[in-house]
Amino acid sequence: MDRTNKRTKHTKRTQTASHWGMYHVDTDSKGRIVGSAPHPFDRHPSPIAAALPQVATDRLRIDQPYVRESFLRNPSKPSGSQRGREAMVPVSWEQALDLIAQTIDRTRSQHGNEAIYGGSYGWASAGRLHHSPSLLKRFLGLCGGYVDKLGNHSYGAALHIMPYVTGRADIGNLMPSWPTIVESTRLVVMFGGAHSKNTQIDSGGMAEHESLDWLERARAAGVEFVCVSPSRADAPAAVQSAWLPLRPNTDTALMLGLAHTLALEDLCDREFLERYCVGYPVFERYLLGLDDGVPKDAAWAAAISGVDAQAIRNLARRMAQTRTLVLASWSVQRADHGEQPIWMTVVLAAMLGQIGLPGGGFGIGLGATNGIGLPTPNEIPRPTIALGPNPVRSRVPVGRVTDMLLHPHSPLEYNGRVLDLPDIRLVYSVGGNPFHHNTNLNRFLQGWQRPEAVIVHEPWWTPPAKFADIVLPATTALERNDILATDRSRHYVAMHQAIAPVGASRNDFDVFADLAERLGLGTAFTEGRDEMGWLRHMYDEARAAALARGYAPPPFDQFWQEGLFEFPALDAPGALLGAFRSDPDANPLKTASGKIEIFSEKIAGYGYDDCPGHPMWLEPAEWLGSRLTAEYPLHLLSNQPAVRLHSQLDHSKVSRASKVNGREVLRMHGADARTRQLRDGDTVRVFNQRGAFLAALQTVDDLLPGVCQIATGAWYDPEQPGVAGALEKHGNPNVVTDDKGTSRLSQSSVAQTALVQIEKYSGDAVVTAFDCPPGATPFAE
Ligand SMILES: Nc1nc2c(c(=O)[nH]1)N[C@H]1C(S)=C(S)[C@@H](COP(=O)(O)OP(=O)(O)OC[C@H]3O[C@@H](n4cnc5c(=O)[nH]c(N)nc54)[C@H](O)[C@@H]3O)O[C@H]1N2
Ligand SMILES: Nc1nc2c(c(=O)[nH]1)N[C@H]1C(S)=C(S)[C@@H](COP(=O)(O)OP(=O)(O)OC[C@H]3O[C@@H](n4cnc5c(=O)[nH]c(N)nc54)[C@H](O)[C@@H]3O)O[C@H]1N2
Ligand SMILES: [Mo]
Repeated sequence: MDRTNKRTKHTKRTQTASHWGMYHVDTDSKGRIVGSAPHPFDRHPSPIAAALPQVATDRLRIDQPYVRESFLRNPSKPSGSQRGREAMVPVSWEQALDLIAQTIDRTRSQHGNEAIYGGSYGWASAGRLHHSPSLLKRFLGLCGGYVDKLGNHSYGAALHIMPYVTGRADIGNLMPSWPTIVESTRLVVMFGGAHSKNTQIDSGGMAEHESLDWLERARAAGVEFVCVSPSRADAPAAVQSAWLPLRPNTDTALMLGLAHTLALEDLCDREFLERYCVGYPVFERYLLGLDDGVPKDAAWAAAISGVDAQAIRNLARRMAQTRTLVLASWSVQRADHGEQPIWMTVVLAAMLGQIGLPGGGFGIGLGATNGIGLPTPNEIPRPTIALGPNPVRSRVPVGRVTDMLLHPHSPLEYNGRVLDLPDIRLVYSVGGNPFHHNTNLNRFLQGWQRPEAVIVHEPWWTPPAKFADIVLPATTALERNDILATDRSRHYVAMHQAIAPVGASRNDFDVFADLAERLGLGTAFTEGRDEMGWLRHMYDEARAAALARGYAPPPFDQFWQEGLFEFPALDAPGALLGAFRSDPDANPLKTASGKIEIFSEKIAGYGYDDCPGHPMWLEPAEWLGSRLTAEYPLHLLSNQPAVRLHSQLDHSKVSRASKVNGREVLRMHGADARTRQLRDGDTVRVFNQRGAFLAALQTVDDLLPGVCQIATGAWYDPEQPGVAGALEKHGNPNVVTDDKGTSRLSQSSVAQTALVQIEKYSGDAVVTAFDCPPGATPFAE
């Protein structure tokens, strides 16, 4: 963190907050940022907190509205193939807003509101009022509606399978709470690990990083951890953990091997399976190989996963001996057939018979963010600005956006239904980076070139800003007042405006308010309230609900001045599914049978071979056991970055310090590097049938040989912008990842399913990710 020495009596200190925590910003008498520091009560502050103040006024801030050259010349003539290639032309706010209002109006009158895509996926910034994707939806809803997204990139497969299996879609709550784990769990088996870097953040933010303390308490209590992952670094740093390296995307096979041992050695709780579950007998036929002649035993699982068969048997026995928590990370399901490892996690826990007992059973996503597992009451109301109704019914799974753009009017099988993909003419994107979150970017680029107009709001010249037709400069959270409050945090935090809007940038809220007026909606968007009016209103509503539930948040003015209100933690959190266990008839699950579904008749009824009626090992499209390894022998994993949030603030010093020669670092086992005659610091070309990118090589010994790893988030930087297949120069793995769906059930992202080959690069491509596009003036204060 920049702890500045420049603080004088003229320095003003302002409290703000972010997805990565609470911090202060110091400004001088001219309102310029002179330093920042994390909030003193946060004992594990994230280094990411320094990043935004570093770039709040840097040269990449968009200094005013811009329009792409040929779009400006003729907004109604398709010229999408020029996106990202042509110069951007500076225009006034008036001109830009008029052009946007005309574009929306033309699109809806010529093609209907079904031609507007407002699903705009993205983490944007913390704060309940200025959450730009929500504001976009509120605005487009008033305009007559928009095509929305379905699901998310984070845990889309879990989100879809869990309602069938456990009757629950609240994935973030499917976790025993930390105090119970510390007290009652003896063994934690983590499929996909729980890398501590990920607890730096939470969606919407937090006041305090608490997760690491809980890990330390678990270690002090002697809880045993086993990390099942291709990377040893996925074990949380605060605990000693055994490491079982496995081939990527083979967790289901390994879990089946464990389950087989439990069944064979009579270590499974048949009473539990009988009383609380349906479908075990059908599943067991598959497990034992009664119909296909293939027992899914430890030796079978070992051949697929690469984990030693004896280690599998030993682990199964150990799990049956003690209070065991079976955990799956979100990453294991961001892969082909990602529904299966999640379903199998529940089945394995059901066979152990500890679901609903304190510290036993299963959990999803521990360590994926700070808040998961914290003893936070989930009834805390959140200050909210309503999204409002969306008259358009059409929705598209978030991982299928490219299919939507490329193949309008084609059918898409999804979760027991068939969707008709809409014909999108206008994409409105705020608060997300489609050149980060989408996989198979070369194909996505072709989709992005199809619509007649693309409108983006961004604070900086990020890839979506460079590839837009109309770009509006947005403020950052430092330039606004807001309130932080999230599902899994016990705090309300005041986010006070630290600096004036930078350059000509404006709040997304004010932009939509102006557009709404231009489109004849009067004050429907603002309801006559300004920023502080809304914060007070949202807070008052939440406070009234909180008071009714017995909490005592102070009146708004007091809260705004004090800056923080803390709700009490749960002192006796119950076991996950504890009520169901104690009386399954009185507290049935919201599944078809009211019980845990090891076999789902509903799913079986869909007839999907990629997601049958009970969990199964289904070969991923690409993995280390597939024939494709002859050409592309390495499995590429692309995990969340330690030094930023996705692609956010990649241009800050915090993020850039992690790069080598300006490129993202790719980790590779020393043995794989030697066979390719590669050395640390080499620039390498990573490629497959979908594309190629450059990265800086780092050799390691904590990865399974055959596996490589690169963090996501390097700003997309193609050698020829706008040309599909162009070499990406900066280290964005999504030019090689696949954009098929996990299955027809959830159609979710398979970012962790990608085989590649890697070779030394000796060309002279220069990284230009942090340059302004042609025509744009770098920002200067
Ligand atoms: N290969 C691979 N790809 C992945 C993943 C993976 O594991 N592997 N993970 C996926 C997952 S889980 C996720 S959640 C997605 C994340 O994908 P995104 O959420 O799209 O990524 P961010 O980088 O957070 O994008 C946020 C953008 O909003 C902008 N922004 C911030 N604040 C504001 C604001 O106030 N107003 C406006 N207008 N803009 C703002 C930022 O500058 C940034 O460009 O990525 C997915 N992509
Ligand atoms: N600092 C920071 N924290 C973040 C984020 C960020 O951008 N920055 N993003 C947040 C978001 S949006 C999300 S969704 C969560 C994601 O949380 P996760 O999905 O859990 O996080 P990842 O870092 O993508 O993956 C964790 C590890 O899973 C392992 N892995 C990959 N594939 C497999 C597999 O097939 N089997 C097994 N056993 N292991 C595998 C990889 O080695 C990887 O390091 O993180 C959140 N936390
Ligand atoms: Mo995510």
